[in-house]
Parts: sequence; C-alpha cells; structure tokens
Amino acid sequence: MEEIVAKKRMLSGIKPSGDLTLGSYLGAVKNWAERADQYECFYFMADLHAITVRQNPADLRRRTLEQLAQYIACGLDPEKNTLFIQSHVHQHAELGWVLDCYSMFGELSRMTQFKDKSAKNADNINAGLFTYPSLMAGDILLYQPDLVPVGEDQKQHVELTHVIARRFNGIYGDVFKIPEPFVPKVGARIMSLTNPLAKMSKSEDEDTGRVLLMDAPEIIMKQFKRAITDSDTENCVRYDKENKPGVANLMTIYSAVTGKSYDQIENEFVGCGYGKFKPVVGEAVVEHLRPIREEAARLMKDKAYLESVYRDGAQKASYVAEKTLRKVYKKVGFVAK
Ligand code: AQP
Repeated sequence: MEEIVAKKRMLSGIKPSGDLTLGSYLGAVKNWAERADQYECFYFMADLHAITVRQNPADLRRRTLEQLAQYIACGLDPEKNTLFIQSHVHQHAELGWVLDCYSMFGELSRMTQFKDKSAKNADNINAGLFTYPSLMAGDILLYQPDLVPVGEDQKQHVELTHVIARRFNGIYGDVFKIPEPFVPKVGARIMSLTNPLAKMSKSEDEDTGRVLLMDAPEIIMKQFKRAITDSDTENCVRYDKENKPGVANLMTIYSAVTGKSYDQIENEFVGCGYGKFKPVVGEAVVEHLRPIREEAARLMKDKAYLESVYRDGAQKASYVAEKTLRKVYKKVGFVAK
C-alpha cells in the first residue's frame, strides 16, 4: 500500500508598513516562491503588526492589497499556497494575548527591533510595539510549522518564539511544535544603497537608498547609480563585507538576481571601476523585477480575484489555527464554548 507522507509546513509574513522593497523580496518572498512543492505554505500580510507604528488607514488598506498582488506576482500561486490577511484570522490576536502572559518583561525589553523602533518613534512607544514578539510567536505557533523563513533581523524574534513555546510546553505538555528559523544564504540582509551599514527598510523614505519592488526602471537606475560604494583607492569589485560594505551589498544583490557567485562577479568586473559596476547591477535588478511589476499591476486591477484569494486563504488558515487555539484554551483552563 502506498504510504502518504504529510508535507512539512512553513509560515511567514510581512507587515504592510510600507511598500515592499528589494530587501523584503530578496530576504523573504523570493525564497518562499521556491518552496510550494515541498511544503504546505502559509503566508500573510501582517496588518496587526503594522499598527504598532501609526499608519494612515487608507494607505494601510491599499498596501495590504498591493502586497497580496505582489506576493502572487512573485510566484506565490494561491492554488498551492495559503495567502491571507492577518486580521481576518482572529486566532492570531487571541493566541497573541495568551502568549503575552507567557512572555517576560525582561525578554521583550532585550529585543533589538523594540529598541530600534522605540528610538525611531519616541513619541509613540506603545505596548503593541513592546509585545510585538509575543504576537509574532502566536502567528507562528498557531500553524505548528516546521520552518519559519526570515531575514537575519527577525532571527531574534524566532528564537524568543522558541523560549515562549518551550515555557508553555513545559507547563502543559507538548502543545506547540518548535520550528526552525530558515535564513537564506544570499540576501538575508540587504542594506540601504546610500548607507550600507543600515538595513534597507520599507518604512524609510526614498532618500535612504531603498528600492521598491514596484519602482519604475528609471528610478531603480537612479538609485543604483547613486549607491554609495567605498572611498578606498582600489576602485575594484571585490567581496569584503567588513572593509567594503557598499560594494559587498551590491555584489549580494547582483548575485541574488543573477545566480552568479561572488567569484564569478569579481572575474566579470576585473579592471572595471565602480562607475561601470553600479549600472550593470541596476539593469540586472530592473530586468529581474520587470515581470513582477507588470504582473502585480495587472492583478491590482482585478479586485474581485484578490478578494477571492484572501477570503479563501483566511478560511483555510482559520481552520488550522482554530485547532491549536482550542487546545491552548483548554490547557490554560478556559471553559469550552
Ligand atoms: N533589507 C532586508 N534584507 C533582508 N530581509 C529583509 N526583510 C525585511 N527587510 C529586509 C525580511 O522581510 C520579512 C518581513 O519583514 P517585516 O515587514 O515583517 O519586518 P521588518 O524586518 O521590520 O521589515 P522592514 O522593511 O524593515 O519594515 P519596517 O520599515 O516597517 O520596519 C522578514 O523576514 C525580514 O527579515
């Protein structure tokens, strides 16, 4: 008799706090698209997380839908992946609350993202910003995934998820599966083009050297042409992250969009200065993103289709999430409905 082996499960999300950047794409979405055949995949637009920083409501709504269109355009086939909006699956907020009660003040205080965001939003250091990691732990643990693909900056939050899950399991038995973080080899941390020591972030403005997935070719080329390289006299394309972070970042981007290794890139540009290298990287990015941009723009015109995708996705996600939530509620002592 043929044995049916259950697919492993994975889950990830991005908050629609800004338009998706080349960093969100190379660090996250690009790698997701390659996994649908091996894994049962859940991906969401993390709108609950987005409001930890004040958002304009109309922009948040627009970006959430655009993000869905861009997920699909990047290759996440809704037939093979469950795509949903976080606030449509109420179990996230509910498990998030329970896990707040199993997360320690000291642990949350040590999170680098909390420290960074508090510094950037000094007039709005709200409780949601502080408890963001317990909601994220809820997002993950609800689906009992085997793998959580994240960029390097989110690894600390996945590690805290382990701590919270182990604490809960230690008290109530094996309720949660402990998932592995998966950090891509190339593209785990794409830096700003004008400040290669800072991460490329979607909530920063254009002057901070970010490239958006939906940017027009001429904007992308402008951003790459003005990318900061290095002030050394060498003017040579060589991978040295410590001493030449700007060039290393451009090489990472070039490698991620062309599949070329760092050695191949160094050989390709022997004898060429940065002036020649930068537009070539820009062009490679433009060509790589072109079909994604065109397909996302086409999908944005089909609101009925997008609606059917996120409704379907929420239904499937809710079904899985509810099983975990029921178990948790029972374990902590809530009376069944
Ligand atoms: N620059 C990046 N390089 C590699 N990976 C990145 N990611 C984001 N930026 C980069 C990865 O994308 C996933 C979703 O990110 P998120 O929106 O949930 O959180 P974030 O890391 O806080 O993203 P931003 O762009 O920096 O948003 P804002 O500006 O609103 O804070 C994660 O897996 C992340 O690692």
